[in-house]
Amino acid sequence: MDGCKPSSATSGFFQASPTIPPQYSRPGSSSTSDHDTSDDTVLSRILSIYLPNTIPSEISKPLHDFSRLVLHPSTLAHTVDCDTDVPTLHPLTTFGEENKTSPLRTSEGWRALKQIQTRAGVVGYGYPHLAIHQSFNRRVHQFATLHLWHGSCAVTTCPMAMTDGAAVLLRRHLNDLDGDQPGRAEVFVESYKRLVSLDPAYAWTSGQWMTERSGGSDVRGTETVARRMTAKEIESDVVSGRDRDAHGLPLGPWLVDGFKWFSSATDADMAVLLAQTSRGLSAFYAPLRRCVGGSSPLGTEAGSSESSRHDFTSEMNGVRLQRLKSKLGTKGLPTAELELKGMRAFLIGTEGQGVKEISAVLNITRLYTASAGAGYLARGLAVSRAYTHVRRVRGGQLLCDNAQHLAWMADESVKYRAHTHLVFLGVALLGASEQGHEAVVASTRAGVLIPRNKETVDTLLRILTPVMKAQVTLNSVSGLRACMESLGGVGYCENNDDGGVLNIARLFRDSVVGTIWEGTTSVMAEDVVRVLKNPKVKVSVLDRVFGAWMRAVLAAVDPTFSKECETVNNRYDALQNLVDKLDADQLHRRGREVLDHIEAIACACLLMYDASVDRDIAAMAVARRWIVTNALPLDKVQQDSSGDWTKEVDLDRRIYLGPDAVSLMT
Ligand code: UCC
Ligand code: FAD
Repeated sequence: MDGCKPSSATSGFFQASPTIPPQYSRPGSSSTSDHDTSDDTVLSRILSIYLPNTIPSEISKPLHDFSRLVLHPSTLAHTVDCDTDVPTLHPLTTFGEENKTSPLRTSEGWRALKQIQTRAGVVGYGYPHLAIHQSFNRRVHQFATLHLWHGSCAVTTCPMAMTDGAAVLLRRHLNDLDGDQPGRAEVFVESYKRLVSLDPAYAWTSGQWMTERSGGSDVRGTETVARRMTAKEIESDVVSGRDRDAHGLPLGPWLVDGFKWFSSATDADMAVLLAQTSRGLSAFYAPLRRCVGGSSPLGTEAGSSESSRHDFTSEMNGVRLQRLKSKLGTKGLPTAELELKGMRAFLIGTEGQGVKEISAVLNITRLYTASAGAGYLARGLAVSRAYTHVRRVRGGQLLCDNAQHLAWMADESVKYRAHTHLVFLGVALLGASEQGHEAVVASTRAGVLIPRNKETVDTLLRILTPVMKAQVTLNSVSGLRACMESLGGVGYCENNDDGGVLNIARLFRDSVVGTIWEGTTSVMAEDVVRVLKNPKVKVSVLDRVFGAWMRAVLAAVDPTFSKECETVNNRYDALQNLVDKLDADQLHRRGREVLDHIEAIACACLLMYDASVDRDIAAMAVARRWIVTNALPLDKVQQDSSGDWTKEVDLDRRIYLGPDAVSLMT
């Protein structure tokens, strides 16, 4: 080692930092490279399918600007703040009384990111704000914005997902009259307007409270109870000046008592929740805060959700925050346990139909969860790609020239591209359902991907939502793990010192919950089975909707994919065989296989369709690789079970739980 200088803390080799390019660049902009319009090829390819051939500048410009804002140091400082200055509870006043006015503190970063995303239209662009939103698929515009945001948002999108879901639910009830709930019509109309607003000073967010100690997957054991108030109780609130919410809107005539085990949007303005009534599980609307006697309500100017939290002229609407959850990730998100005592609420829809009502929220939040899975991975891959241009291995070779590294991460990129396509198909179907087929496919290449008939669009989306929620989130976790490994030891570290953009560990921690909340993978599998084996529907939904969609897409792909189409058809036969042959209970046991099949087939169709547009070499290869790796019929699927499914269940039990495990199934 003669002549070799020892390194020190300040001398020797220092790794150059990778630069993360913006994910999207407006075609023709000065920062557009020759070969591509963005760092994330798949996003621009997807937009070129679902939006008009020349993407309108009202869409491309905001996306271009936003993809830079999400990487700006000032934004990333908020992201790091969310993750490190975690929420705190302040349950008591100085003199030991219950703190009913401001029991929760969130970080400055958390509040700032919430404002940024409201302005950026993360929820609002899903609703007709701009003139162009009438003629193009606004959900595609909205979710493209969201896709860019996930990597920096520190999960502030969680309340946004529930806000969007609540808006969809309230929109269904905008024409409901007051009936026996004075003030309901006014409250639903005003809340809806605030939920979809682009103005942080006016906009609201919503929570969604379903999970209780008795169960989150199965909510039939809900112990929260709602009852109608007596005339005396209503009068007493009027007399004490506590009959309005924090914004001066009427409070509902129902009183809710109970305990919610998980509430993520604890700093929200309102919540949609489940509670038992004498007619069964029902859905309710409740504001989080109400006026205290004699105070003037918050006007619209002062009425932002952020200012209201610190406002001492209002108090919690019968909600006590018992404890904040200690979590692996989603650190900035104030997930709490809530005790509800005398919370005033409006009934939404019909008593006893709570699950059906709240499903409107669930289906939106599941789409957001899938979108987050793809969005986190997009950032992880961006960091991984950037690192290959600066890190040298094998005595000086850059990682971007290392064949093994390229092969490995190309596989991860194939899965990312497949899943981003799957998410955007769901998004496009949502837009088609809301705006109509013609409005969203006119002058686009999306035609064959979006069925003409609304009922078919809705059923296809109904089938695909749980599939994408389950599969995209699972892959996001494994993909982000790979991204961390692709940076070596640095990848495992919480890299916040240089702005936080390189912190894949945070994305990994945040991604894991995507497989659990809004229904676990098994619950998603059960949900698909619920649709495919619906006893009320006689004709096979699988073949009439999903099979028909697949055949239409396969008929439109490039002829050089003929072998791949055959593979996909075979895979579909395996799926159909499973669905037709097994009863609902048997299919429930093999529900994850159903998820795998539908994911494999849908992604294969989308990737081939995408590649066929311009026969781009990489896109063609992505489609072929996906099909070879994911769409071949699996051995497990080809092996028929012995036919005696109780024997199979018994074997499962022995393998997982041991030979002495006794079934308690009756
Ligand atoms: O986790 C939560 C929030 C976390 C934060 C989320 C942020 C996301 C942001 C991402 C970005 C970062 S909130 C809690 C979420 N909880 C769940 O997802 C619950 C999971 N469990 C289920 O989904 C179950 O399948 C249940 C609760 C829906 C099952 O309830 P039931 O009552 O046992 O189910 P039934 O009897 O089968 O269904 C009752 C009715 C049926 O309609 P009819 O009566 O006409 O046959 C079903 O078809 O509800 C209908 N239904 C649905 N309809 C059930 N599920 C759906 C659905 N998904 N869509 C439409
Ligand atoms: P369980 O339902 O007890 O599930 C335990 C196991 O049983 C799981 O593996 C599950 O897959 C399996 N299982 C359950 N049912 C079936 C079935 N039918 N078939 C096969 N397997 C099954 N909830 C809210 O309401 N609002 C919120 O804001 C909210 N925020 C959250 C934030 C975080 C960070 C987390 C972690 C959770 C949050 N939740 C929220 C709760 C979440 O929705 C539930 O944890 C989830 O739905 C699972 O319910 P559980 O925890 O009761 O698990």
